[in-house]
Amino acid sequence: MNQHLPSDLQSQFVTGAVDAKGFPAASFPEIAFAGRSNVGKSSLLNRLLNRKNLARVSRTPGRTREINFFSVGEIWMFVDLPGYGYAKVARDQRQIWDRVMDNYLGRRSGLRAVIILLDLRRGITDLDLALMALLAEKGHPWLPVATKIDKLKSNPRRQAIKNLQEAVLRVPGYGLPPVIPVSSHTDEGMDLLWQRLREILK
Ligand SMILES: Nc1nc2c(ncn2[C@@H]2O[C@H](COP(=O)(O)OP(=O)(O)O)[C@@H](O)[C@H]2O)c(=O)[nH]1
Ligand SMILES: [Mg+2]
Repeated sequence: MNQHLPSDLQSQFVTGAVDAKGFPAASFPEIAFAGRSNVGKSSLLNRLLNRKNLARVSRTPGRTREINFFSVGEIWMFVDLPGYGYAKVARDQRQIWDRVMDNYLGRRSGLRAVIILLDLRRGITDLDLALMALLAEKGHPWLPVATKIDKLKSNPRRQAIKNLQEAVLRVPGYGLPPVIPVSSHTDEGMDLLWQRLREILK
C-alpha cells in the first residue's frame, strides 16, 4: 500500500494526444514526466498514483509516442511525455518527439515543471542534455529524479548519486533542488518526491 497519496485523491487517464488539437484544457497546475525509453517512467507514475497499470509499463521500449494526460484528484494534471532515445527507431522517433514536444512545451499555461527521469546507472546522456536545453530555452523549470536505485548496493549507490548530482550541477542554467533518488520497486524516495511535487503544485 502506498501512503504517499491521500486515499481521497483519485487519478484517472484523461486522454492521449500528439498535437495541441488533442490536448485537454490547461486548467490545472500540471507536472510533466520525461526521460529515455525504459528509464522507468510508467512504473514511477503508477507508484506515485498508486495504480497498478495506469501508465502502461511497457516491455517494448519506444512504443509510446503520445502525450498521455492524467487527472490527479481533479486538481492537478500529470503528463506522461513520450520516451526518447530508443536506438532502433532513433531517427523516426526523434522527429516525432521533436514535433510532439514542440507542440506541448509551447502551449501549456499550467505547466509548473518537468520531471526528468535519469537511470542512476546511466547518468545524464546527450538526449537528456538536449531536453534540458530545450526546457531552458522555453523557460520551463525541471527537476532531476534518479530511477531504479534498488539496482545498486548502498556504497555504489551513494557514489552514483553523488556523481549524478555533480553532473546535474554542471548543466547550464540549472538552479533547482537536488536530485531525488527513487525506486518504484521498493518505494524508496517516493515520500520525498511527493513532497517536492506538492511544493511545485502549490
Ligand atoms: N529494478 C527496478 N526496475 C525498474 C524500476 N522502474 C522500472 N523498472 C523496470 O524497467 C523497465 C522499464 O520500465 P517502464 O516503467 O516501462 O519504463 P518507461 O519506458 O520509462 O515507461 C521495466 O522492466 C520495469 O519493471 C525500479 O525502480 N527498479
Ligand atoms: Mg512507459
